[in-house]
Amino acid sequence: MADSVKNKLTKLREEIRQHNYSYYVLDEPSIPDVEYDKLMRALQKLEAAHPSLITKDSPTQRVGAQPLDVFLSASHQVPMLSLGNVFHEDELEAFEIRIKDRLKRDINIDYTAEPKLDGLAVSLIYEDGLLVRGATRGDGMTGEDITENIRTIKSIPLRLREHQDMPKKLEVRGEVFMPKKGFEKLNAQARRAGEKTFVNPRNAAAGSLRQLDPHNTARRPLDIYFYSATDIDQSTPIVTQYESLGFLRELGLKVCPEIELVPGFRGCLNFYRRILDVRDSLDYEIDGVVYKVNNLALQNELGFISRAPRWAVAHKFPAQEVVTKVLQIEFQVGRTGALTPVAKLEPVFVGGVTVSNATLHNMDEMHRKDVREGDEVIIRRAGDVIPEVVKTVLKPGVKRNKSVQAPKKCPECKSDVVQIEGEAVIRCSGGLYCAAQRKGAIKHFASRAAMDIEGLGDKLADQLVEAELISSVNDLYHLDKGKVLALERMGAKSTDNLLAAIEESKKTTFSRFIYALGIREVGEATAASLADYFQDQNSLMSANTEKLMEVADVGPVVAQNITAFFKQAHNQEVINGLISIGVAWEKKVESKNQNKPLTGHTYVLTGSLESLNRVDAATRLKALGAKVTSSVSKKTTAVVAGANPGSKLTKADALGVQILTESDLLALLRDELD
Ligand code: 9MJ
Repeated sequence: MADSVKNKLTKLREEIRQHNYSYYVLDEPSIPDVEYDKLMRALQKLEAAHPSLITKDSPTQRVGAQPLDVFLSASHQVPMLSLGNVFHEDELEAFEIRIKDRLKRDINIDYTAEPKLDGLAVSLIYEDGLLVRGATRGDGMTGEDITENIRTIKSIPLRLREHQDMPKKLEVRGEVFMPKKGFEKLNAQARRAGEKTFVNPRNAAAGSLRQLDPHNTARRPLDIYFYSATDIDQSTPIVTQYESLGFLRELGLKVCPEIELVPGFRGCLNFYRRILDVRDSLDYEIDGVVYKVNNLALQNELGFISRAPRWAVAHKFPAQEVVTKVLQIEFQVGRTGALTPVAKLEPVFVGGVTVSNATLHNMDEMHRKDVREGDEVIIRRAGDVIPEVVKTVLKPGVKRNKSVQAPKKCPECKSDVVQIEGEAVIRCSGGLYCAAQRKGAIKHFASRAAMDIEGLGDKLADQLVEAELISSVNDLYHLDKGKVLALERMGAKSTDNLLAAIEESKKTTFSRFIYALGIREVGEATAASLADYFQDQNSLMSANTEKLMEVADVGPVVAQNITAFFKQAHNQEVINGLISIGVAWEKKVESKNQNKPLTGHTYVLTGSLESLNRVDAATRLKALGAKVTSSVSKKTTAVVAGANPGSKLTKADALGVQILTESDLLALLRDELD
């Protein structure tokens, strides 16, 4: 009897481990999350009935221990290295020349090129395949024993996969990090709870690993990539760094999928440029790339200088965070009248460009960060994201200015500034009387995703409003050629092109038209859903909030924004004006067939899908007759859960509603189309 239970437990654990491996290492989930959860529950149940058979490496035993009083110290038998840095291409060439000089031969050198994760270096020890210790780097010789916290990271196996070359003792090193999405979510939660937020994912990861209570760590979205193993060459036939990474993967340890084997320093530079290009699309922060001589025998020959290897170097990206001074705080008025506090800065070079303005988002954010004129601040500019003030650097003894208060009047049009209760934003109440709002509305209307009027950029929109040639978007279609020609920097050709582009824009789609109107919180996706649901502007304009909420993506707030927008006589005039001047779109042919394959079925989409976006997914489901709604109820046919699903998944689970993965959805769409 006990034997058969034991067998069952072993089999269940093995099955779960196998799924973990597929999910974390291969990045190819082998079963839907609900099925996985069922296996975990089955294991928990069986273990609860037979507590004496619980093993330390069971997938249920990640968060076991009581809080610690202190972390014990953990020494590293092989020191944990630091890396030398290079910033420029010529320094990298010099690095390779030094290597060849040292080796006293001119051979071609291959490197592994690895994204340099901006997290925390850790060392993990496995004995007979079992995780026995996790430690921080510390000073390289001695770190802290964080085994209990390391065990809570789901992508770290508690037991390695069987392997013919499994070393009796294996020490592996890697970088623990917090994925960007997880970081955003954690901070959003903290903000809602009125708690302190983390400055960046690295600090969040560090703070999470430093928790004395592993239950806290378990709640944090931590992940890891491994990048080296010490001394494995002695027990295995591995002779290169690249092979050792493959070996780590075979053992079930996660290795960054971007890592490449590249020839010479030129190969390294190509990799650097490629990674710099995709940097923002990665779900983890990196601050550069690391090149390592691939051949382990050459690594040995090259050795170390103090604690840095001669065979590896970090090629750092331009800093994304720098310190500068706030000269002044100004308020900019946007399309919807929102006043955004903006810090005017002493210009600094950050993230590859010179920055002299950084957003403070809104008054709440500004006060929370307590940013004042004259302060030294950390500025962050990551990729295409607008530069923002991260925090003030407080200097003891330095007298500060008073904080800036919200203006009472709009800096553009002097209308009253209002704040709706419960909202963080303050707004100019001037509406289209305010030139800043008019400019914003026109820029938005003309933008690529809206009416797509080529040649009507920000500068020209400003000029048109300032010269009083247009006050609302309709006026665009009645422009006087002579007056446009008279504007600064406008020649005959550019004027003709502009007027032609404006004329061309009349032929549009319903979805672009809705988006172009600039209704608050109606982005491209919502506009597409609305266009799909309402076949023409009349039915959209007369819909009440309940009707609007039947549309995917439309909740009570957005529904209210829409009805409020259409209630305004001015907006009705604009819309009727646009239509009477000839703005038009092709009407959809209404299908009479009520018996489509998914008629009567209701789906809810949550999380991000990889192969198609949510709007496309909703459109395709609806084309098959399904309804797509935003809230889960007992009547929901199924919830499609992408990556990082929200509370809808939990609700579906609680209600026993079927849950589909992205591949289930694709299969459904495929099957139904067949
Ligand atoms: C990071 N941070 O991603 C190393 N690292 O190798 C990678 N760090 C490293 N390698 C030797 N990919 C010392 C540090």
